[in-house]
Amino acid sequence: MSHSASTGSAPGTRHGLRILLIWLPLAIIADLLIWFVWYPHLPPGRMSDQAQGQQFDIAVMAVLAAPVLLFIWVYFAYALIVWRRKPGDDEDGPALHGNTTVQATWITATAVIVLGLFVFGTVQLIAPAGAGAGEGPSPIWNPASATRLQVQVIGNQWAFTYRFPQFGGMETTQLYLPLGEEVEFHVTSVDVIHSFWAYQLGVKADANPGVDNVAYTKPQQLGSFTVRCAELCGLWHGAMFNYGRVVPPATFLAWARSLQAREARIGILHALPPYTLTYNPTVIPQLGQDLVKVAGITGANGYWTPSLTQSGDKGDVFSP
Ligand SMILES: [Cu+2]
Repeated sequence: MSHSASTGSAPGTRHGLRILLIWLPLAIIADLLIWFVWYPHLPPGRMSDQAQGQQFDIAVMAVLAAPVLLFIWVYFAYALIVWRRKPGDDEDGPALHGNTTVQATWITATAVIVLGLFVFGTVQLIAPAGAGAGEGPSPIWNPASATRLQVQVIGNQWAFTYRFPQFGGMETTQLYLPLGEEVEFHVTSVDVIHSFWAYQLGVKADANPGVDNVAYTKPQQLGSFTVRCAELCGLWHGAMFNYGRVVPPATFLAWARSLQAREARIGILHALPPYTLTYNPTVIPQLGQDLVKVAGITGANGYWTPSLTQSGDKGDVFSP
């Protein structure tokens, strides 16, 4: 710094080197702490491949950000202490003219950080096929495939229901997922806009009426996860949450098949509209009322009431 001669420090003091030597050990300590102590506890955890990817991304960005933040703090503290004016000294500091070393270091460091983050962010978005976010109806990097487990997520005011086209189009308010299997969510809504947020799975996808929004996950830990609506969707938005479960594949199969059989038996499968990627909200509400009559499930559009009748008589279901 060219104005060192007018301050208390001796001429020729290598401030840059001193700042570097203070900053470097602090930065290394901070990064080691972030990587080995904080990283394993960062949200959203490691319950799915997508969640683990997000946790990794957050850790990498924290490792990059900590040295930058520390450099600002160290420089600030150094300037306050070393270049502090003596009482009564009202003289202006000397004008600063170009310092090639500082300029080149600044431009290089910022360019490397920004461009590096650009490449890192792009790869981390493409490689895990959307990184847990909804990718719209036709994902570019991981085209929808009938061979994965299909789970349709339907936003209703104010609950999510789940439809499983590979299990006869069975629909339920409970979300079970098999451990270790690729899941392909198809997120939509039958009324207003919602957002499907399976927190510990690292999945978040808008649920819009008339839109099929695809998101992926692969559960890799057993246990329960939280599902919340993440888009203000009306009076009971705050109550629109539920818990899903990751279970062993055999448990999942038994669960799905028994629900499918039950819904076939009591008429729900027959009452539901054919499985499609989106549903027409102007048609569905009446169906919701009918489903309530069949088995007390909401089906669609907020007509949630406790079971009115449990007759299971298909004659009640449709009155064409
Ligand atoms: Cu909602």
